[in-house]
This record gives sequence, structure tokens and C-alpha cells, in this order.
Amino acid sequence: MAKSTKATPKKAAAKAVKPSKPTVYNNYINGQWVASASGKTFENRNPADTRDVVGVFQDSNAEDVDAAVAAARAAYPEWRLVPAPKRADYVLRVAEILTRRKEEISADMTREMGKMLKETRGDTQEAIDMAHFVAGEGRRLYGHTTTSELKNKFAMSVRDSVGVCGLITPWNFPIAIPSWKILPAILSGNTVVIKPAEDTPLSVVNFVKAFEEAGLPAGVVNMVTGFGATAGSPLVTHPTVRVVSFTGSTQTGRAISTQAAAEGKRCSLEMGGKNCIIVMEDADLDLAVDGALWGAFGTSGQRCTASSRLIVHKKVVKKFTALLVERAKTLKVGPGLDEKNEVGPVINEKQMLKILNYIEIGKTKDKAKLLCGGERLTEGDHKHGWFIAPTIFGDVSPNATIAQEEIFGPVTAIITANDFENAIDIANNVGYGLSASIYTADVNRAFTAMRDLQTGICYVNAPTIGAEVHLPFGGTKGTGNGHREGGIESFDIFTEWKSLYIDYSGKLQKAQIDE
Ligand code: UN1
Repeated sequence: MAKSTKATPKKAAAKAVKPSKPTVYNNYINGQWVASASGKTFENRNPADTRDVVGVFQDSNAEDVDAAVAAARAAYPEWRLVPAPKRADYVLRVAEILTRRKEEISADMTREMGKMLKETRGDTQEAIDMAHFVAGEGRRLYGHTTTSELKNKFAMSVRDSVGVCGLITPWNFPIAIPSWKILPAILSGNTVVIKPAEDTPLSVVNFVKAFEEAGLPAGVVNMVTGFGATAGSPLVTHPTVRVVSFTGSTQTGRAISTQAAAEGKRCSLEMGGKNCIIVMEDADLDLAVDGALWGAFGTSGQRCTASSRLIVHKKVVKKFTALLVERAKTLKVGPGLDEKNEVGPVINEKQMLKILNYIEIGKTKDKAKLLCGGERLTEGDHKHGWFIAPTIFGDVSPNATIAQEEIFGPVTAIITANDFENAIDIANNVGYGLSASIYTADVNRAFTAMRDLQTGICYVNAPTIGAEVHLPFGGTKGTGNGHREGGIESFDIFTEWKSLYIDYSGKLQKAQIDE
């Protein structure tokens, strides 16, 4: 490795990372910013330039979780009685604050997790959209009124709050995913404790600051930063926490689900994906290539919804592959804060090594054809970060490891299909079921695919990423456990149904009893 770069002094100054002392960020408990009882902290570094310390955060433990849960528990009795339209006012204020601070929040997000500025703006926008959607529910949250089998009796059902919710969120959508959980939870009258991913605590600090500025009563939203074993696990197992909502890896999700089940808690899991784009022989190939590039390499492939498999009809696979590889080679990889770039770093060294290991498996065990990328980038702008070149494998067997396991990086696999039925079979032959897409001009095939693809989300003539907040988000098989975030369906995670009967007959009436 070269000892020094040959940059001119002016350029070097522009690139130099300021050695100023990094800011220390505290936990947010009961409306106060407080240090961890552990006395320990951890550093958060920029994945595009690891010399840059984004901030120092609290390495929280069970004692901090206890304090946060106690604050949430204490705030709950009053908060649950605040009328839902009033709770919605706070949520709307949060939307306004995020809108005003969008640039600053998005720049912090790019600095701490690497994705392009236009994508972090999208992430912040997704939280704003969610706030607008959820606030509207403050004046709906509909239940049902229905008939009664008895005379002079009224029956209805309403949504009730549950209590304290424990939220564990990932680093790839550092504000959007917390918004999917916090906003419907508090609108429903619950109080929450959130433990953000250790790679992206600053984004959640920024989000929490919006609740603080909005004047949300103390204890309704609490945050403890730290690691899964020391902060996440005590939150999941805490007896006061009634709902656990987690987004992250399948391995952690399964462990959380077991812990939550032992305590009889409701647990909503959003885990991995192995999403595919099917390209039929009648597809608009340029459009399909545009979609595949965005779906596979947007967010450096670090989306649960990433298009990590491209299932292409044999008649067009050669042409599609040539077009895609040519375009992938021109993608500009570099720091997300530089707007000329298109693909940022991956989140950290551990993930980078995991992705590089999958690339090795693709080349050796899977015997797939490496068509472009396949390596870590270490020169120039890439020198101090975790960059991997956009990678495409061709001639991939549907059962290959790289076609079955979630890689969560800028790697995609082209699989050839003989016909439509074969394409659907290949699409469904994985352990996950989040998102799938088909490019075709044939409306019959489009509808058949929508019917037969075993995923929670399905696109026609668009890539597998880009779900909108007012529709349910989630998947089948190894992706989840039957819950959905987004849309009105997200309120099913954070509310209990209560059935109400009002007898105005003035006498004892017995249901189901023959008189
Ligand atoms: C995720 O990757 O976990 O549909 C969330 C999308 C985004 C959300 C992705 N709106 O790609």
C-alpha cells in the first residue's frame, strides 16, 4: 500500500479528516439525555472513511434498559388516555421537524452508514411519509360496529393499546425502519424503548431529537444505544415489555422470537430476503436492465428487498447479461457524500468480509461465472473504506449457495430460465419470501406471476425495492413471522382488539342459551 497520496496540498486539505474530538451522545430516558450506567461507550465510524469518527455512543446494559422501560411504563397510563387525534398532532409535528432538518439528518446518515445522499434523503422522506400516514390514523383507527344476536344490545370492536413496546432496528434504513415501528406504536397509545443498530445510532438520536422538539411527553419514546447481547437482549426479555418488534438478520430474529415466546410476548419479525427479478423474453430489456441495476446495487445491495437474483428467459439471457454487465462496470463507486458517486461502501469490515466470502463461494464451490466486480476496492477514494465493486455472476445454478443465501451486498446472480413456469419455480425455490418482480409485456403472465409468486410484495415492470409506506411490508417463509409493517396492517402489531357489548334491555339476556 502506498505511504502517501500524491494529492496537491489544496486537494489534501479538502480531503483531510479533522482530528477534532468526536461528540459524545447519550441515551434518551424519560425526556433526559443520560449516560449509560455501564460507564462504557463505543465509537461509530464512517464506513467510507474509517478515520472519521462519527460519534461516541453509550454502550448500554440491562440497568439502562431497566431505567428506560420504567420510564415507558410510568408514561403509559397517561399517554394511553390522550385522544388519538392529539397523539397524531405530535406525529405531525415530527413530520414537520424531519422535513425542515431533512438535509442535515440525511448527511449524518450518509456519514454513518455510507449510502448515497439521494438515498438517505429517501430514507428520511420515508419516515416523513410514514408520519403523515400514521397521523391520519389518529382520526380513523377504525374498529367495527356490528349486530347482536340479542334484542336491545349493541356490539362493537375497538383497537386498544398494549403497553410498553421494545423496538430493535437495523442499520440499512436507519430512520425509515424506526419510523415504521415508533410511529404506529405511539399513535396507538403505547410507549416505547428503541435500541438502534450499533452501526447507526446517530440517525436514531436525530429522530429522537425530533420527538423531543415536538414536545412529546417524557417517557413516551426512550432510546438506549448499544449492542444486541448487552442492550437488545435485556429489552426483549424484560417482563414489562409486551411487544417486541425486530428487523434484522434471520439468525437474530429467530433467537428473539424464542426469547419472546418464553415470556408469552407478541413478537413481530422482519428478516432476510432472496428477492428476484424475472425477465421474460417479451420484456423491455433496457427497462429491465435499469431496474436490475437499481435493485441489485442501490444501497450497495444492502436492502432486505435487494434484487439478488435475476431470473432471465433463455432467449434473452445473452443480450440482457451483456447490457447489464456493460452498465454495471460504469457505476461510480465511492463515498456517498460525493454526489457524483452511485454506489457507496458496505457497512463495516465484518460485512465486507462476509460478502467477499460469498463471492469466493460463487467462484469456487458454486462454479458460477464472475462477469464483473468480485473484489474489494482499495485505491484513491476507496482507500480508507469498505468498498466492493458491483459484482455479477452469470450461469448460476438455482441451487447454488449465492442463489439461495442472503448476501446483503452488491452481488447479484443471473439464472437462466427455460420458460415462464420454470422461472416461477426458480423464484419460489428459496427459503425467503419478501419481494419479487417480473418484467413482461404480457398481462396474462403478469397476473399469473402476481398470483403464484410466494412473496409478500410483488412488482410488475419495476425492481424489487421501493415499497411505499401505506401498503403492508413483509414477507412469507424465512422472511417474517406473519406480521406486516407499513399500512394499516402495522397497527395489528401495536394494538389489541377489544370487543364491547352494551346491553340496554334492562334485563338479563343470555347469549347462546335456549330459553
Ligand atoms: C429494508 O431493506 O429492510 O422497499 C427496507 C424498499 C424500502 C425499504 C427497504 N422502501 O426497498
